Amino acid sequence: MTHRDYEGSVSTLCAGCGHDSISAAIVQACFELDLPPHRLAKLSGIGCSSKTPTYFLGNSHGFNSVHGRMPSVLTGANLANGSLIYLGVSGDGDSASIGLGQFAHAIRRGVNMVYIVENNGVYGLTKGQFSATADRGSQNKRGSINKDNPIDLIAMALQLGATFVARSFSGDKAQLVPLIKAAIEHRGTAFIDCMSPCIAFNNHSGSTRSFDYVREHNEAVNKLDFMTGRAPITVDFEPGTVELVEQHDGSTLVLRKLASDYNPHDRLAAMSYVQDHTAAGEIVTGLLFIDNEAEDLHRHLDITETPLNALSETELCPGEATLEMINASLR
Ligand SMILES: Cc1ncc(C[n+]2csc(CCOP(=O)(O)OP(=O)(O)O)c2C)c(N)n1
Ligand code: SF4
Ligand SMILES: [Mg+2]
Repeated sequence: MTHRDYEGSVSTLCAGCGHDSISAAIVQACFELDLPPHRLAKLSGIGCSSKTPTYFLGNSHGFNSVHGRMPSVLTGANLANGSLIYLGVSGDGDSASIGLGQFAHAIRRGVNMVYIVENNGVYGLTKGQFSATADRGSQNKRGSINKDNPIDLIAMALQLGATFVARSFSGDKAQLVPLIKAAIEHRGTAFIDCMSPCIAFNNHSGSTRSFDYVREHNEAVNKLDFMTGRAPITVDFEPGTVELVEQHDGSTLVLRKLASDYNPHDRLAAMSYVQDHTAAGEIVTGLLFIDNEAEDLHRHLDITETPLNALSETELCPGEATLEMINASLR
């Protein structure tokens, strides 16, 4: 596969829109993972952000649903065919306003997917109204002040049990690409809230979603790289000591065990970390939380891994005796 095989149609978004950089990061992540494009299904709602699946992975499955309904359509597709990789692309209007209930329930059910919100603080497609993620006190292009409190989708995703939670910035490819790769490899609900400035309606001074504001207030929690799975290399050494570790490529890694600055395995700590930094006006980016033992909806419901359309009639209709047994178990 070449990089080209992961591209889509030419974008019709405003030149410089953050969403196009996220599309480029998705293309790069899938190219680096060498994913067969037909193994991926991209779903979206309505908005400039939700238009973007047309602009990447032209050889993948795609479904552009209605406003705020991407999560339920994705859940249905996923239950029918769990063998695909599901990528949901949404906007802050799409997920935090009309689709908030859908967002919440897909996450609490643990649907195996990568869910990216391209967060610009406005309804870009309908010309710049404040969205539900816009900060209180921020200013729109016409100068009005937002008086409503913002919804923090990261805080919600953590509270609702998402097993991979990250925030990034469309202009930080070095951080975003490995995050998307790791999210694709994660089995469970992987949520990425990606700040993505709208240059047409939310890139002025007074906005807290402009390129300048996000750059100035970006507080990265970790520096990321992602490697696909190989046989694990394990080490066991004392804190404060140095360990030489032979790598798969023959190089040697010199490890010094330090107390980790940031622990992405503690959900409660991640919640208060995000809240503390938000209160200080900072945008925390990076991998905020991951549960390596995550389970997904398929496992919770004990559903076959075989896509439903590949099951035979006898497997789909197991007969009267089985139906009787199921009914009896429910009485
Ligand atoms: C049921 C319904 N209500 C309202 C709209 C109008 N509408 C289209 S896009 C949109 C908001 C898009 O905002 P967001 O999801 O943040 O995407 P952006 O354009 O900012 O990327 C709205 C309200 C619609 N298309 N359908
Ligand atoms: S209106 Fe805003 S969100 Fe929509 S394409 Fe233009 S810059 Fe991007
Ligand atoms: Mg938006």
